[in-house]
Amino acid sequence: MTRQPSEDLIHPKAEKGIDAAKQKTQKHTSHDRRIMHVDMDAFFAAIEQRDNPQLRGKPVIVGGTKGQRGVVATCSYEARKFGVKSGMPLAEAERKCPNAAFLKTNGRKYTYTAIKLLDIFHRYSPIVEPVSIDEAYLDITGSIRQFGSDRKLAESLKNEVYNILQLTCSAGIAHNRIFAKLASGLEKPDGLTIINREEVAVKVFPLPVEKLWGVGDKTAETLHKLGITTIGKLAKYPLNILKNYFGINGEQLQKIARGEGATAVVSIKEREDEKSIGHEHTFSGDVLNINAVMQRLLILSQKVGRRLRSRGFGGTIITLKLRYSDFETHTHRETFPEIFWDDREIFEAGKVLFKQIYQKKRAVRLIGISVSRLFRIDFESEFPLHQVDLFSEPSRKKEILPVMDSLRDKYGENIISRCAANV
Ligand code: DCP
Ligand code: CA
Repeated sequence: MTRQPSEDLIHPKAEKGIDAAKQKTQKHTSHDRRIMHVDMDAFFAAIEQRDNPQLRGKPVIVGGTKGQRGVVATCSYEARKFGVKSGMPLAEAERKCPNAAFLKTNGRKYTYTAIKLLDIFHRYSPIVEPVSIDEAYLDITGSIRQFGSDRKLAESLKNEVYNILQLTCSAGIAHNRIFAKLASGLEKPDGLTIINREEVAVKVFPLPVEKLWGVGDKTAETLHKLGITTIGKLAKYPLNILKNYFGINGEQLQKIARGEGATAVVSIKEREDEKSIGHEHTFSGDVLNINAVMQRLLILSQKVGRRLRSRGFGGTIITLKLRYSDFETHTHRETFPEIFWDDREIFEAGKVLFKQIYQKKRAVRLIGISVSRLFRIDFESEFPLHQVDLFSEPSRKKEILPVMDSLRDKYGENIISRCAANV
């Protein structure tokens, strides 16, 4: 698609950013709220095509090289024409599209881009809620006036993303999150779909029910058996029958179809929980054997990880507490660009911190580890390995460590190189 030269594309108001305080003082009822959902197109593959012009316009499959075991993380739209999709075994992708370029994932590069992206989003609203590495909700209610209309705001954002990152994204705008997300997927790639409240009957209700967030194959199958093929049918279906089939989820399912189940967009700052999750252990005697201390640290890290995950949190600060036999106590903390919830990662980071402060040959009395600056993590939707079916599948933990940065560090570019693996 053709785009204007970059100087023109940064909206003058966007350049200054939106004054968070001003936005907060504007009162908006949930009735007139405008929510935008932005989702990058073929994110990892598009980045690879951007960085290697020879790959542009060609099928690109990211996830591993030819012959490697593993699954497709994503693929370019050119590869999708051959039936390749995320989560598919690489071997199958190779059969379907033998001429594609097969590339390993490059997490650091994608994270760097994701951080830049969130920086751009914050020019358009102070209320930005990232939900995965390439997706975020923005509450643009208070910003629209400065751009003239929601469409102009979205066009400005899309142009800015393209000019700064040379990537396209798809945006959807509606009065709630569910329809905003639905809208962003309707005209992918490089789409922009706006759904106004009065257009729901025309633009949303005729759509297939499986387009709704959270409705996966199994739920759709049951809905189809009931003759519910469209979102509109689900929105109007007798609730008692839905409850018979889906239990308490029946009501939630219908609410989603009506766009009622959606909650407000929660900005990163609000989501933060200053509390920390941690565990410590006092040894019964003083310990000089560092392996024993490390073993205990691993157990503590596992406990912390488990608690984080069960509460749906991840955190970016790791704090290690160390007390020597003479009760001299040290705490050492570090902010990382990753969000930690994985036991092993917590342990590895803790071990590094321990090594940085431990004075050799001193006996240890207590060891503790905690994770703070907590973020609520959507364990289901971030890096899903397959379409998540909220209403019929049991909760599944993430299997891939996504690298989402904490924005509060002001997106410092070099913080990426400080990630745990490199310390
Ligand atoms: N991802 C992954 N494994 C999956 C799904 C996704 O590693 N099973 C990664 C690669 C994707 C990125 O997350 O590029 C974003 O996921 P999306 O589901 O948003 O997919 P894309 O952005 O690649 O494509 P689309 O244009 O359909 O949004
Ligand atoms: Ca995407």
